[in-house]
Amino acid sequence: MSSPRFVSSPPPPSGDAVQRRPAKSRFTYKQLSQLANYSTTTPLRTIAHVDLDAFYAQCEMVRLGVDKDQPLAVQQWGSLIAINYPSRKFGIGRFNTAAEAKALCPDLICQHVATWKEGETKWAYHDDSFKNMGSHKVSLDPYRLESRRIMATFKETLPKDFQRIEKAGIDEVFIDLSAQVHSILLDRYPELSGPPPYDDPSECLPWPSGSVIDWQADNVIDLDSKETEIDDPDWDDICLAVAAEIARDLRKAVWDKLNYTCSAGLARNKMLAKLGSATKKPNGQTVVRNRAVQQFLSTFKFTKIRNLGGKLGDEAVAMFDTDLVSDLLKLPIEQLKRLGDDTGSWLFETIRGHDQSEVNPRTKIKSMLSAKSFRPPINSFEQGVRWLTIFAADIFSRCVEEGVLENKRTPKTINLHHRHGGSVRSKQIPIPQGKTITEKILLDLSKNLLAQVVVEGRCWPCANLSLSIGGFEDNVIGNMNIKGFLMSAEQMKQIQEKGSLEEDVESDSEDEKARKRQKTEDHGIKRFLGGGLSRQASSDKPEPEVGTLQETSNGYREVDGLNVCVKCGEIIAEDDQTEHADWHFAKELDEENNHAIINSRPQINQQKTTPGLPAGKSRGRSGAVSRAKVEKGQQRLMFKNG
Ligand code: TTP
Ligand code: CA
Ligand code: CA
Repeated sequence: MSSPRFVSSPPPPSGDAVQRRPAKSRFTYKQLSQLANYSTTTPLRTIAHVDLDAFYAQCEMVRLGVDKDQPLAVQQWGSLIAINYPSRKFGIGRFNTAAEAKALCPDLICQHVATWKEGETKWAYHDDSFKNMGSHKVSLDPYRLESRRIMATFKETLPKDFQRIEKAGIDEVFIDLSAQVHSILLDRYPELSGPPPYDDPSECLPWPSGSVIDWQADNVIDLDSKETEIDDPDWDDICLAVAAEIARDLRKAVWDKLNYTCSAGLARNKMLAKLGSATKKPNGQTVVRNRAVQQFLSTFKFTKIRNLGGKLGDEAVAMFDTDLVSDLLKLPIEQLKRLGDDTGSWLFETIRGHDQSEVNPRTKIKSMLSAKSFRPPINSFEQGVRWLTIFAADIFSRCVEEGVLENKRTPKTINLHHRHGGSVRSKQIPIPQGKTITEKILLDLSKNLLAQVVVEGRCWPCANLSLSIGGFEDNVIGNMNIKGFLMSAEQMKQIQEKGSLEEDVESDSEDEKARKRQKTEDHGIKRFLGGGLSRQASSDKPEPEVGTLQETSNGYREVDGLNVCVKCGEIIAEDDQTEHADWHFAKELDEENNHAIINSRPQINQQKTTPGLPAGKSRGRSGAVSRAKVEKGQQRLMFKNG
């Protein structure tokens, strides 16, 4: 691929009229010094959001060595999950099936994601995987691996002392550049190094020397209507210009080293930076100056803002009969509080461009999960074990890659979720401590868990299995005795012979019920937003506290750091959410076609209200669904009857 441009286009109009300006900057010494310790309140705060362009598609382009202009899409079963920019010119999007996309662009390369084949212990790119949804499981390892290399490149490129990076998804990061920008400012602008007049930190700073900013190729958002470009830049503009240089360097490093393009947004907070990075794709960066915030935001539908993409956004649209930020800005806070006091206040602040959420470097993994929905369902212990073999290998390889073993951060528990008809059973067991985890240990434990389910009887056919490890969360099983889980030799023999044990127990244990009750309680907006009004949902998860439950914007709740599907209560790995959503979508379609009644779900699934929203207002897409309405994160898919 030839190198994309990272430099040089004319700066925005800066006018040459002579302006009268106040004697001093609008910003104080204190506000400047607060940059050094990542204050979330200083108006000079400088945040970057960097997002890879058409990420999975770029991974495949690099892996396959195709030309940068070659249209390529990444396929998962019959759907497309990533579309590179050359193919977007043909009007291809995630809403198209692979077949439709091929019709639009016969030259399109449709690369299927790698898969694990039932019973195998290594994923691979299989030519026939798209026909074998029943016996393959998607592996996103190739993309995780690339994601890690990209993260490492960001870290190598940033100075050692300034690495406040939050991985906000497989292909995006927030970086708090405040402290680095502060240090660069002190180096470059000698007028900042002296003490404040009268040693008073509330004194205003002097103006920056030299007032023309070279924005190079950056997309610089126009100023609000009451501001004028001929105003000299103040320190907030300088901070963003320095941040833009850093972002340009980061993007260039990723290109030079790994051949990926990404886009960036620079602004005073995460919300604005994230909106910014999506503004000039691919391979562009956008600066949202403080004086341009209102203008910038007013161009958006508020449903594009973090946290407002899901049910909360839908709710607000229905309540106020508009999806425009500009319309909501006219409403007094009392009106917005019809969504609830906290939600209303949060919304009021958000549409004004305020967001004090921290960039939260989450270096430690809390849990890992590997799962598969079976269409057709599986019917025997042996078949289950073949999938557990994959799950154990999958989880183990992630343990190794994440360095969990070296860090001796061994997980404490292993959990299995098993769905049969409308009921989900969960089994947990402690992972023996004191010895290094191996793939075999994980597999043996998971077999034990499956055997426990089988012992209880009535478990076939099984429509979904998921295996997770945790322990940095409060996933422990309280005072239950490990012996209680172990089967007798006689029981094990029976399973091996018959594939199951007939027993008449289907209901949850009291412990299980209590656990579920606990998790479905307390759904205020504070929970929804992770305890702070500006904390985030799916794409921007805070570390959940023990036992917390959070609604994410894409149909998942976060419980103890795991993503629980709001529709069925299953725990779904982040990377498998799309696949799982597909399953629901296909199932709903199928049910719609057959006029079937949706199976009753266990208690955890039956929550009808959206956390933080008034009762009875949930707008989930349960029951009938129209094919036209495909949500973000949701793909269309051919449903095969089991
Ligand atoms: P995004 O960053 O949302 O999209 P993108 O990188 O493909 O394209 P853009 O240039 O607009 O940023 O998602 C990152 C990857 O996550 C994407 O390449 C594939 C995967 N993904 C899915 O599998 N399903 C989905 O519905 C979405 C939104 C993403
Ligand atoms: Ca992206
Ligand atoms: Ca992204």
